[in-house]
Amino acid sequence: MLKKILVPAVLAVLLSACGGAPASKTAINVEMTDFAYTPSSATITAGQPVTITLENKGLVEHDFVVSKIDVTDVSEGSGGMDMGHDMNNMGHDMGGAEYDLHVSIPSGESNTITFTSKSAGVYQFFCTVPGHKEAGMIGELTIVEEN
Ligand SMILES: [Cu+2]
Repeated sequence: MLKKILVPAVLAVLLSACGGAPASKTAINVEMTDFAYTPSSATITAGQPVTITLENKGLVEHDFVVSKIDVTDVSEGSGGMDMGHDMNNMGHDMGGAEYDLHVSIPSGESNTITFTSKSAGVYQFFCTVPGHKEAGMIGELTIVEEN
């Protein structure tokens, strides 16, 4: 009984990931490696809180940044590290203030960033560690209007 329900659901997820219009999500998992984001594109909806979970499977620290984006209610997860928010910002490149979205993840760690986009648009996200963006750590965040 359970299998009969689960199989079509799994198929639907696989199919929607493979083509057609990208499904808008409120929870996104992004894997970071040296030097790429997987997936490198995501579609979300304006006006809905979205949580992006970033898992760094690379050997070096990576971050996730959107320079300019109209967002509200931004919060960063604790990331499982015994480290306060202030220290987190100080320890990095002091660039927290110049980016609207910013979360950095040490190698082997994961963390989340939650935010609500105020309007539709297409934004680039990238890694600010020197050389990484050039090496391909770049992706696209598409925000669609609320239905
Ligand atoms: Cu990086």
